Amino acid sequence: MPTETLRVVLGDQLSEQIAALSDLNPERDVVLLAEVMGECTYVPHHRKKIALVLSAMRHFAQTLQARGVRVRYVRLDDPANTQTLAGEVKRAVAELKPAQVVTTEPGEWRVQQSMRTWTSGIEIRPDRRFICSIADFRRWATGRASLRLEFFYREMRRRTGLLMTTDGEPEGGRWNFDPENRKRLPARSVIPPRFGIEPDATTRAVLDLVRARFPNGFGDLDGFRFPVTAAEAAQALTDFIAHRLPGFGDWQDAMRRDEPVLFHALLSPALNIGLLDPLEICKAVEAAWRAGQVPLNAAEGFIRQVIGWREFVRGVYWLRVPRYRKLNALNATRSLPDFYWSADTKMECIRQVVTQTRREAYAHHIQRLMVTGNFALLAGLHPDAVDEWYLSVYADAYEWVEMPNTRGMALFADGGVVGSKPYAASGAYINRMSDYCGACAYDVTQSIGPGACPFNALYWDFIARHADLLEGNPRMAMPVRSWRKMDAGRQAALRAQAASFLSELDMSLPSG
Ligand code: FAD
Ligand code: DLZ
Ligand code: SF4
Repeated sequence: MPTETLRVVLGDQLSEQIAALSDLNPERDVVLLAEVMGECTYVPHHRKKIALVLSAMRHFAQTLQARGVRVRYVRLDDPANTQTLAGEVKRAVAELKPAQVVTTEPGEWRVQQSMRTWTSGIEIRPDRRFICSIADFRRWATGRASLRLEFFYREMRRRTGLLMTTDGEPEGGRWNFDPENRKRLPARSVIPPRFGIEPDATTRAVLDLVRARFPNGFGDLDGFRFPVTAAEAAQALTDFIAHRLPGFGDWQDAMRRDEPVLFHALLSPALNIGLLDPLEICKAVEAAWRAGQVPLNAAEGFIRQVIGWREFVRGVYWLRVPRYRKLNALNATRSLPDFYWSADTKMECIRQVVTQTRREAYAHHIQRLMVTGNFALLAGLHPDAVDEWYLSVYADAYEWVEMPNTRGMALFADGGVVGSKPYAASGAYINRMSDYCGACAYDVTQSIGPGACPFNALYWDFIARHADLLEGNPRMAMPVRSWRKMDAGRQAALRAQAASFLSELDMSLPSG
C-alpha cells in the first residue's frame, strides 16, 4: 500500500499523544523511529542515557506495532543506517515516497535547525506536551522588565486550576510553601526504598549494544532500572506518591552520602522522553493531597517544580535561543577539571555527586545546583564546558531544560534571566544541608590554611571578583557589604587562598 504520510518521532517524543501522531492512519501511514550515532554522540552521553532512549524507542515501536501501526524502525547496527536523523528521513522519503512528512518540534535548537532541511514541505507541529506553548510564553514575557518564576507559576496555577479553591484562591492561603522546604535531614531519618524496573529482554539487548558500541563511554551500565514504557513510568509515579512524596517538601534540599534519591521523584528521565504527561503527574499529586495522603507543602513544592520551573525554563530557552547558548555574563574562562568525569578529588561533596552521577546518570536538584553547579560558578568554569557536562551526564538532559538550568540558574551566565541572583554558597551551606563535610579531608569551618574547605575562600573570591556587578543586586548586596567591611588582611588571605587553589586546579587541567 502506498504511504500517505511519513510520521517522524524522535527519541524524546515517545507518547502516543505526540502531535505528529494525532491524525495517524494506521493502514496508510508509516511511523519512522531511527536509532542514529549522530544523536548518540553529539555530546559524550552517559551510557545509561543512551540505553534509556534506545530501549524506550524500541518499546514504543513495539506498542505501536501491536496496535497495527506500520513502523519503520531503524536500528543502530543496521548496515544501511546513515547514522543521522536527516539521512534517515531522506532515505525513508526516497524509498516510501510519502505524500507528506510530518513531525513534532524538537527539544533542541540544534535539531530544529536541521529539521527544516530534512525534506521539502515538512510539517513541524508544535509540541503539545507542555502546559504553556512557546507562543503563550512569548506573549507572557512580552513587555515585562524581568521574567520571574513566581509570577509565571501563579499564572500556571490559575490556568490549570491545580491546588486552587473554588473561589480562585491558592489552597492553604499561600502560593508557595518554599520556606518550609529547606529542612536538614535528621541523621536517623529512614530513607524510603528506591523504585526500579528490572530490565526485560529488549532492554538487555540494548544494554549489550551500548556496551559494545561505547566501550569507553562515560558512566556505568550496571544497575539500569529506569522505566522504559508508559506503563512502567506510571508504576514509578505511583511508587513516588506512596513512599517519597510525603517527605518531598520538608527534605527537598537535603543531601546524604550514598543516598542519591532520598525523597525525590526520579521521574524526569521518563517525563522528558514522553512516557509521562506533566499535567497528569500533577493531577495525581494533587489528588493525593486532597485524599489526605501527603502534606500541602509537599504537593505544592512538587507541582511548582513541574508546572512552574519546568515550563518556565522551556519558555526562556525558546525565547532566547540561539543567543542564549553563547551567554557568559561573568566572563568565566576556566576549563572543566577532570574530576567532573573521574570523581578523583578530595572534596567529598563533589566526589559524592560525581560518583553517583557516573553510577546513576542522576543527581537531584540541590546536588546539581549547590555542589557541582556552585563549584563551577565560584571557580569560574566556562559555561560552554559546564553545559556540555550537564547535557552529557544526566539521563534527563535535553538542551531546552538543561541549558537554562545550567547557564542561567547555576552559572548566572545569562545575567539574571532565569534566577534573580547567583546561587553562590560557601561550605557552610553544603554542611547545613548534607552529611558530606563530616567525611571530607577538608575542614568546613576553616577558610584559610592547607586543610580549609575550598568552597569558603572561593566564595569570598567570587564576591570580590564580581562585587561591582553584584552590589546592584538587592539579593547580593549583603555579602558584598560584608566583603567590603572585612579587614584588609583577611581579604588578602582569602584571595591568596583562592588563588593558590585555582592555580593548582589550572596546573591539573589538560593544556589547550
Ligand atoms: P524532583 O526533585 O522530584 O522534581 C520533580 C520534577 O520537577 C522533576 O522530575 C522535573 O521534571 C521538575 N523539575 C524540578 N526542578 C526543575 C527545574 N529546575 N527545571 C526543570 N524541571 C524541574 N532537569 C531536567 O529535567 N533535565 C536537565 O537536563 C536538567 N539539568 C539541570 C542542570 C542544573 C545545573 C540544575 C541546577 C538543574 C537541572 N535540572 C534538569 C532540574 C532538576 O535538577 C531536575 O529536573 C531534577 O533533579 C530531576 O529529578 P527528579 O525527577 O527526582 O526531580
Ligand atoms: C538522546 C538521544 C539519543 C541518545 N539517541 C537518539 C536516537 O538514536 N534517535 C533519536 O531519534 N533520538 C535520540 N535521542 C534524542 C534526541 O537527541 C532528541 O530528540 C533531540 O536532542 C531533540 O531533543
Ligand atoms: Fe565540600 Fe568543603 Fe564540605 Fe569538603 S568541607 S564536603 S569540600 S563543602
